[in-house]
Amino acid sequence: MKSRYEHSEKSWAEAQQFIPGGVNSPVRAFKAVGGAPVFIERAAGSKIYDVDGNEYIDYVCSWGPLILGHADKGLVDAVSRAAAHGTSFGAPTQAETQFAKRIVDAVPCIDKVRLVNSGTEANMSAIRLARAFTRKDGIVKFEGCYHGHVDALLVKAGSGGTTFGTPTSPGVPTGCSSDTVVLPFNEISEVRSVLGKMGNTIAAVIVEPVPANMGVVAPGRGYLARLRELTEAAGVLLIFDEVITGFRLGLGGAQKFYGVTPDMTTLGKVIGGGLPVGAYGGRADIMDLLSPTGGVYQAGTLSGNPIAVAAGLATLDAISEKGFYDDLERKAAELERGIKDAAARAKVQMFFSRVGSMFTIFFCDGLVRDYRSALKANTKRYGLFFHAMLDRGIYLAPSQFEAGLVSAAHTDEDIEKTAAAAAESFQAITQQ
Ligand code: KE4
Repeated sequence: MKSRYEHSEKSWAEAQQFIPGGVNSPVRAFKAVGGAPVFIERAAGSKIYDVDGNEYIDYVCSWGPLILGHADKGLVDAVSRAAAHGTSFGAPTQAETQFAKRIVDAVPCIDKVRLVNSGTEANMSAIRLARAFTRKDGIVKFEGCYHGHVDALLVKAGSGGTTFGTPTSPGVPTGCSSDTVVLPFNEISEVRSVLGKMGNTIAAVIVEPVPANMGVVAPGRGYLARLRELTEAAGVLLIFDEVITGFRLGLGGAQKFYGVTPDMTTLGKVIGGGLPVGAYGGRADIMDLLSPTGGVYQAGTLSGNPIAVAAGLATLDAISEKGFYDDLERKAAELERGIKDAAARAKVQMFFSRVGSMFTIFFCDGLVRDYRSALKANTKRYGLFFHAMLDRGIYLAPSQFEAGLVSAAHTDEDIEKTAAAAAESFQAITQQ
């Protein structure tokens, strides 16, 4: 019998001849869940369609950017209009100023913002700027938080009592990781201790205010506020990596959602609406250190290009509509209820972790509050569930340690279908 994924399997075999792992970003290769990745041909609204003609309700949403859903008409029209007037000038445009103003108006900590082309670039640049502003080199990050493939942040906790981290990837020189301290998330005593001992060498603490790269993990009550207090007292900058949470948890992102204002914020994904956009911003006294006003160098050929900015402005227009986030919350809450009911009926132990329209289905008993508890999740069972849902036309994140995302394009019918597929899938995996 022909596989329902026959053309994807053939496409993957061919892709692997020319592209490492057949993909342009590792998580797409389905290594964490097994099987061949599905190759997508087109998408519209909440649906994606693979090269075998299978339709899926998409909860990956390109890993965050597609908060409007796929091929949003307003966005496509804006991008088409912009493209007709030229794809890139390498010169300033009024649209970039407009876009910057919208970001400044929305994000509490941002007085000035610089556009780049990815979240990685945003975080790499923010770290450099923080080091220049404080004249200190140390960086604190958290286990399970991912900030893009920045050498200084591809670091895991050092073994035993060693304070400084060690690279998580070959090719990262120890010189790049030797200034990075990696702490457990949601343990404020660890931050207090490190900043007490080494605050005079630490430039910044960088954190995903709602980590999504160990799966979605909510910050403990008051944790972010304590982080703000401790960094302020120690003369250490606080950087919120809001590449995922920015404009997802609301127009002001996690910092508005939780009422905690960092010194700098990095953005990406949603603000590009699916086009390559990253951004970093913060207090004017920090941002003005950037070239050409200051000496901190950062540059980019396509930074702020008119097509990406047009997509960003169209996205900001749509998400600024009254009731946008209320509707997103309503649908995400309904999805949570349906999945939880299905798991309970199938007597499957899982923890549905959700903040706003970001969620992760952890196959574990008990809560997930940090990386160590996330690692206790049954990844094999997640893989079985993933494929059971895929076979039923539901496209979840192909890894236990990623976020699922609800978009404005998801309908109540999509949510009902997803809960029904989950009920069958939970039953199916209990037989495996
Ligand atoms: P990019 O360089 O991929 O645009 O952004 C890096 C980044 C920075 N900060 C956070 C919080 C992020 O989640 C990311 C990238 N997210 C991953 C998925 N969790 C992107 C998907 C991928 O790597 O293919």
